[in-house]
Amino acid sequence: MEDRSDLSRLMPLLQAADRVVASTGSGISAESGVPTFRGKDGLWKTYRAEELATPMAFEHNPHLVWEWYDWRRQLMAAKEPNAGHRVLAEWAESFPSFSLITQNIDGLHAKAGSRNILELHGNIWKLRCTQEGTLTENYDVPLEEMPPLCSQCGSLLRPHVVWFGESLDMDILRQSTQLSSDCDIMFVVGTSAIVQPAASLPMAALEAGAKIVEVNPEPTPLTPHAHFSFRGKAGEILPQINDSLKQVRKIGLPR
Ligand code: BV8
Repeated sequence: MEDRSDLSRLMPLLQAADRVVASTGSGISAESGVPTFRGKDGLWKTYRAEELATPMAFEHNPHLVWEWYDWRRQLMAAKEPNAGHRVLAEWAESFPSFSLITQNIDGLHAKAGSRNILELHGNIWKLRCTQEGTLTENYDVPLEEMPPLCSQCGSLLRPHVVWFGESLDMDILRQSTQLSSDCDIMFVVGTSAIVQPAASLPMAALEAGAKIVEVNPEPTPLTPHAHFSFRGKAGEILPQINDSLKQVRKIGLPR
């Protein structure tokens, strides 16, 4: 069995890659101090996200759901991107084609300089009118009114995020699936690879012949399928991969 954390095996593939996709989960923000969902200090230890991040919970008790999101916004507002986010922002210019897909709603990829991010599960800094569907960006921490109301029609605003049992934005999902099926290499960083349909994107890439590079301190259901598996933190592994790539490009190894 080849060593799936052998950087020297990854470099020629990265050198030759035209289309690179990165798909991230909450683990890439862990080193920024944003709690993951399932980790030991994960959000879901204190809160049952499946009970709070649902349309039913919001319908039943919008104030409680907004208290949870307001608390998460306050926690996220003070956090900065880490080296892992910054490498992915740099990679937008490092390959002929690079795309970033994220399950995260914390906005840290954008804060690190990434653009054209495919936010599968929305963005906690956007509020959506429950009647008009209009979106507003709001960075107030804490929120000035609870629960927040639409300034146009007075209706309840909701977080512009995808809750459990809600379908994703079809256009974002279609684009993400298309990019996953077309890429040469997909990096899967900091996700437990459980939540669907996000967890199906690396499998679509695999079926289309892409090489899968997983970066995670723990094994996941994706690990057995990955061509490369770096067992470590995104903020450490991604800079190592990036430094090696710059090194081989400087030496000018054949593409
Ligand atoms: C859908 C936004 C269908 C909100 C999120 C029963 C009822 C209803 C639905 C279902 C059901 N059973 C299954 C489903 C489908 C469901 C699902 O997948 N459930 C799971 C629990 C099995 N999916 C859905 O409901 C989706 N919608 O299916 O719709 C439909 C279709 C048509 C019409 C109507 C409906 C919607 C799912 C989106 C839910 N929203 N977030 C909010 O955040 O408040 S999910 C949320 O949890 C995140 O966005 C993310 O996707 C997920 C958590 O996953 P991860 O990001 O992977 O985080 P996790 O903590 O799990 O793992 C962190 C990883 O990082 C770990 O592996 C750890 O080792 C690693 N790590 C830690 N430190 C580091 C690190 N890695 C690198 N570096 C480090 N330093």
